[in-house]
Amino acid sequence: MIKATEYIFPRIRILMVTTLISLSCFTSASAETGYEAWLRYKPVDDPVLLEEYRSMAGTIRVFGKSEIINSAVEELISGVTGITGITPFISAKYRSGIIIGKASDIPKSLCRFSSDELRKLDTEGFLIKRKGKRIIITSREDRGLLYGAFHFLRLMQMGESLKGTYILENPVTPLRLLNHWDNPGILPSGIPSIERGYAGESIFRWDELPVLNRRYTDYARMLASVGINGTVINNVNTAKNGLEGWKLLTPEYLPKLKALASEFRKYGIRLYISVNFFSPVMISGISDADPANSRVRLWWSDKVKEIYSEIPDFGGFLVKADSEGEPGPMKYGRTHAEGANLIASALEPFGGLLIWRAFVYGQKDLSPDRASQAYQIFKPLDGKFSANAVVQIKNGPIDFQVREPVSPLFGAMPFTNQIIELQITQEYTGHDKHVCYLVPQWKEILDFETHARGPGSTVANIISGSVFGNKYSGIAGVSNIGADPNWTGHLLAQANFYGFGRLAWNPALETEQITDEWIKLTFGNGEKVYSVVKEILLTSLKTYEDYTSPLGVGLMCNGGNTGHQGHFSPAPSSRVTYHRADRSGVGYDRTMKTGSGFTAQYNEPVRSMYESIETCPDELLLFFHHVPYSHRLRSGRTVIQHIIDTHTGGVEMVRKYYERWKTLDGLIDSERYMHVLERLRDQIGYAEVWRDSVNNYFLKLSR
Ligand code: GCW
Repeated sequence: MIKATEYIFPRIRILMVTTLISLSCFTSASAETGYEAWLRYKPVDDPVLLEEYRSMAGTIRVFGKSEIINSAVEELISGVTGITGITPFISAKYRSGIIIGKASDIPKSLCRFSSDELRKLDTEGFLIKRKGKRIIITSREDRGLLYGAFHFLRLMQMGESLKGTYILENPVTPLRLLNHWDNPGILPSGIPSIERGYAGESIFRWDELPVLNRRYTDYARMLASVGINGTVINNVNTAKNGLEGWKLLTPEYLPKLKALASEFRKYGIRLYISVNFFSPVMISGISDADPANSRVRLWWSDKVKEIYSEIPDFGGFLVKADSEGEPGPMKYGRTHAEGANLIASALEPFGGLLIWRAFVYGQKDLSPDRASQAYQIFKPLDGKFSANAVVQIKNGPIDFQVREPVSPLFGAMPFTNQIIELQITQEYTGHDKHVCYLVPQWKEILDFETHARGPGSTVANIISGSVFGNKYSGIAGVSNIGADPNWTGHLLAQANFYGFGRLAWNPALETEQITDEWIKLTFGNGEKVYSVVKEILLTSLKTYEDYTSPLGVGLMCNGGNTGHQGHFSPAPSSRVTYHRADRSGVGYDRTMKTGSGFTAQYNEPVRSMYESIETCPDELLLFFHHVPYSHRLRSGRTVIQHIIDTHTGGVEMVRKYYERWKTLDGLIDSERYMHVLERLRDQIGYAEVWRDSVNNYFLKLSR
């Protein structure tokens, strides 16, 4: 007998999935574009594993019924079919094979869960356990089943045996968001459809929506496979230079948003949008956007109601205000908290979130040192933001440089919900032209001790909510996804997307593990390929840093036009305000004693560590101190010698990558092999340009 909660998977959908898989297997045998990313589901070649997978995953029994469960089961069918070559059977009769359903829906006769197990499972967590001839994938809520299904498929793709499998995982951070800087509407001339996007056009086809296409589904699968649970689909710049992102709040766009939300919902992903603080003025001609104006308040609540009537699980808004030309509450003499709370209160009755960016600088009355400014503005507002307002802070105080210290704001706002903003797209780290694997950088940031509440107050623990106990916290990544066939332009940049998602799920994961996973999922389990890709990825950040911006000095690149050339090439002579190089030395003195005083924003002992040249880590020396070129580093080398050596060595490393990659000829499908080979070849040229520009600049200055 079939129980009420038990779900019979519609035959028709199974057939559709199988057809899709066989089609994709067929095409990928002859050409791999990278489109499948880490969800390739290639046949396992080890006969022992194949036998095990076939016997354990050849049948599926599903308990419960929902869109998300459908997605989980579809994924299992497609994954198992690809990996084992046999499409699993689904039936309500099976007592072995995969059993998937919420713990409350699985009958005790099939599996008993201990109270300890159930207690350990959070709302988004999952449990995968082997019991005799069964693999049980369970959770408290639907989303956990989806994450569990993806995790299970990951195990098989990585060639793990299923003997004794017992995995209980909960995501560590509650908000795991992707931020697109995609520009909807008509594009002003010269403005690309993605700001700082290098992988082709935006995937969001506003002219076609609400008509959906397959790419939205595959996008949602990719996000869900790494546990991302929310996406902000448009640029935080919504009106600057004639941009039209602000129009997403007009009625014309609501059906389009609704269509996207309905697709993403199937994968547990909530839709968010960036909005303009002046929307009441821009959209409805209200005289101002002042938080104190009751008409403005009413406007926001009506607007929010309109959205929730169509999208009941809408995530909320992201706002860039009083920043780089985007308007904000300061025009009316109101604080950022007052501005944020205005919109937050409209969202509150619906459970929506207002995410307010702390990327604010350039106002008068602030320190002339840009690094100091966000703290000066936001620190005094700690405790003044509404319960459903979240402040989103970029990882560093400047702007996504290859090396900069962690923003002191993380350790300074105990009474404020906080999200960290990382940049997956490589605006300052080589666009889609240089391989630059950012996971090691993000790990350093997440592991950084703020000492806000003594040892253990790492950024990771702050954004997981455990240090300050704030309800909303998490991690946002500026997307590197575009409409290129492989999603990210450079194939190896997919590793950044994957790594971001994995770290968002669990900031404690080790770089090594994430890297292993990505390589095996993307290229299979061959040892040679594994070791070469790993070597390139794990050294690439240091290599990029070596031939670009030395010792934490920061901006050395060309100006910031948002086209594809901005922030890509070296232009040290135009960046003196940042690196402060002159004939006597280089670096920005940010000490309390003789400099801008920025070091005071850190808690002890970090403050003293950066303040003193004796204890400041060399890799950040020039961020905090101005030193003569003859200053000796811990390596024994002078600063000028270090600059010359690392720039020369960095280029040599890229040459080595190119040679190492060549050894993979024939071991990887030719399309992906050639694609990376060409990128590496070009990277040598770009790296040489950087080396020559920076070295000549400093040789001349330092004489
Ligand atoms: O890094 C700078 C970029 C801008 C970006 C801005 C921001 C979206 O150069 O392109 O605008 O930061 O984060 O708001």
